[in-house]
Amino acid sequence: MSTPLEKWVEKQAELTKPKRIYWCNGSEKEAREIVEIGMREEKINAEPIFTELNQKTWPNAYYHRSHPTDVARTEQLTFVCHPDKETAGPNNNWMHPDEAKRKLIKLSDGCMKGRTMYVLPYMMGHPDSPYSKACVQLTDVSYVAVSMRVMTRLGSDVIKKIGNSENFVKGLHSVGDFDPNKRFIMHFPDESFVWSIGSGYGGNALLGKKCFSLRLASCLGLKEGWLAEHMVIVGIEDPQGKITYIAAALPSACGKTNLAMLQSTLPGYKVWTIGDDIAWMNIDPDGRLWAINPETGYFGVAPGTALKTNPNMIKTLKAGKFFPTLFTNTGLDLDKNEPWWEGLDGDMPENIIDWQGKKWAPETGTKAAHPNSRFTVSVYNSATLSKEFDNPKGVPISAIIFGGKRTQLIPLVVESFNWQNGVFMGARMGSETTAAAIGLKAGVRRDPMSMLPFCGYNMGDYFKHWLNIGKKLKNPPKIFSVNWFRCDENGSFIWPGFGDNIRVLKWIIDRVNNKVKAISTPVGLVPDLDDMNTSGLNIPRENLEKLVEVKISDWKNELDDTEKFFKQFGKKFPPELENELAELNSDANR
Ligand code: OXD
Ligand code: MN
Repeated sequence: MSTPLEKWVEKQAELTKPKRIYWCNGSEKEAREIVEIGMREEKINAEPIFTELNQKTWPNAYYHRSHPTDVARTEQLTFVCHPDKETAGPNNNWMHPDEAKRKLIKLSDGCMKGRTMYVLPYMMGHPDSPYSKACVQLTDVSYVAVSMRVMTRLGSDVIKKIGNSENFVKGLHSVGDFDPNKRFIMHFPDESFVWSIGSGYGGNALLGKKCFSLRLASCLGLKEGWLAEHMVIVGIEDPQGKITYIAAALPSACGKTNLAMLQSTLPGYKVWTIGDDIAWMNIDPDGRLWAINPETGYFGVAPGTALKTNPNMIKTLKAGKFFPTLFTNTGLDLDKNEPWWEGLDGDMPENIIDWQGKKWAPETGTKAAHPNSRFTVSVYNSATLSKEFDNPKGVPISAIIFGGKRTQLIPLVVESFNWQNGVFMGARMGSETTAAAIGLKAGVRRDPMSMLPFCGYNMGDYFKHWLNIGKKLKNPPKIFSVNWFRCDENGSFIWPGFGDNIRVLKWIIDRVNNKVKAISTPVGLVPDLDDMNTSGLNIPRENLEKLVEVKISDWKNELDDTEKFFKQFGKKFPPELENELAELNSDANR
């Protein structure tokens, strides 16, 4: 008798018609075989899926070049298929589940012909965690199969865990023919099912990541009383050895991975990584918020990663302990057979090809590495990994940070007055657009809690959910906003960022531990500069003051734009946040 899982796989195979079905066990031996298949048999644009990189300098590293149209998330082709549009909200593209399935059945008929269907059983979260979820993804490309080994806890044990149950998260993925006109990433929250066709890009194809752990999990969190968030989780150790855990939301490609692995410039402080992208946060019986990272890998932006900006990531990428490490759409140093990207340390190699395989030199006027080129590497390769990473319960969160990339107006750091005011702070976050998604208009877009592309339901309900969580917390984390990206009148960043961000994190944990006072402004509490360690920074005092200054009369446009954004949610928008905005508006107009 077949199990529900076996029946489901058979049914998908009847539709997609692969030449063979390969049940993965998650072992290293198997991953090596699959990479081998990707080097010898499978092709994209007549090129192998993988090529081997210099194993002496980048052990266990392989290079992958994507289809040229398939380099980032495609928000316009991403749909959340609730039975009604209102549940999806104005923040999502919506299609009725029946219509979505009709469309996808047509596109998927025979889409795996001549290819292997890999069956990937995996856990999001530690298998012993009460918060983890058993999942199965099907895919027809080796790149996705081995990426899932890095990013999730993949293995046959998950099949045993699922047993005869129907209750597992399903993902059906095919690269189809990479035609952007036939590309869809469709979510069916009521069935815990994601169906993705036409793209091999991480955010569209590694279905445990954005699709399940954020879009579907946010819907589960709403139902079950927890939060699935686009957040870094780190522990900050002070010189006395006390570790304070914080969770920080920043939009895509705004430095979350650098923050997660920050190399402190303040003596005695150390940052321990739990996660760089996703946090699942539950209320414990002690009334505190506890967080786990459901993933086991980093899928980070390569350009700009260097010893100066993120030495711990460079070490992680070169560690080669967990197989494999992948580089996608970077440039290549042909002489050394090494990945290369803008910002990497050392002299520029002489013989470079770009991410599309063309001979490249700076005079070409283009970038060698695609701005959204990525590395995929296991957390277990990292020396900064927290000893609590595999703790099934997670870690207790003392502070939540909301950030964005804002070159003007927004202060370096602000503490909210209370939970509700903090939810308002998160809801009004905006960020200048990045390369992680295709086709976004330049300029500031509102990105509440950095979840705009990832919240699987109406954000009006999401804000209410955040307010309700606060009511259940006896010991809520303090909420802050940060902005590392403020520029001076010449367009240069004022704040050095990277390892010096520890100075801001220190102020945050000093506030959490009631060690310093703060200055009240209409938008929240800002630091007295004498309480922030700025020693050794070469920043004129007047610029530092600018970083924490709030002139509320300058905020009118910001508040107008925020109001316009909030209005879309109509009656779903919580009155508590309307009141918060009205109060700020009256301060700005005084
Ligand atoms: C990511 C993203 O890849 O946010 O993490 O796009
Ligand atoms: Mn992300």
